[in-house]
Amino acid sequence: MPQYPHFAKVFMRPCTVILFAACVYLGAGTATAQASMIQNGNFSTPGSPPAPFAVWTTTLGDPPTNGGGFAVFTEGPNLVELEQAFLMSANPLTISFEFKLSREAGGSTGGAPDSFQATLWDAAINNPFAATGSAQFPAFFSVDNTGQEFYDSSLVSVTALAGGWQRVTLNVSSLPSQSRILEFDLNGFNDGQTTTAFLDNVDGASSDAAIVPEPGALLLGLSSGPCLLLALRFRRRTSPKRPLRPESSSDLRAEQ
Ligand SMILES: [Ca+2]
Repeated sequence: MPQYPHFAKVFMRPCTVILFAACVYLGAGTATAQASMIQNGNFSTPGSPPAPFAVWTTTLGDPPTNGGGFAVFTEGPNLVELEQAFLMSANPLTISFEFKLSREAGGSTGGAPDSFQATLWDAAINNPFAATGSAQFPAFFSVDNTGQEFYDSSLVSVTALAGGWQRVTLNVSSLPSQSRILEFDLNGFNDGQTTTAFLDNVDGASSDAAIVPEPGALLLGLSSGPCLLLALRFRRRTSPKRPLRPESSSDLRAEQ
């Protein structure tokens, strides 16, 4: 419409907003359909006090606190514990999480180093999967605040992330569909250090193929590619210096 240059601009702006919103809606709908075996794994939904997070519970010791989209385990007089009961999918792949440890000098000395541990129990809490040692050491991953890590490298991999964070991935593809409990603990000891552990992005991936978008999402899906391209093209023209990456909890946690 070359004879109405202003019309195109005025028309495109609300159109872009609508199209972009449609893309966001579609993406959100798809993400919901592809829900992880673990719920609220990014700790975005607060719980009802004293529980810091929805879905997650604490059955031993003290709960962690909400750092603003991630869990903060601060060493205190008691164990700091967080767990979630969930149903292992029929086609499970991995359980993964991201963590970071920090420590400050202080407190009594003479004990073992503080440690942060992740354990995958069966529903009866008597059969840990991929335990790193004896029944007294049931975690599939344990890290001391000295940096020493304990895990079975045939089932667990550890990847360094930005800002001192690490991602731990446990292969659970051999497990049947059954109720399980994923537990995280900060164990504090008199080691002359006060330790804090940060936890985020707990995920349970599966290869379940039966992910069918809802009819409304399917209709939107037919136009998702073109509308995203339109939205991004227009956005680049109007906001060339604005980053495309949305803010996330990783921006907050990077400050830790
Ligand atoms: Ca300590």
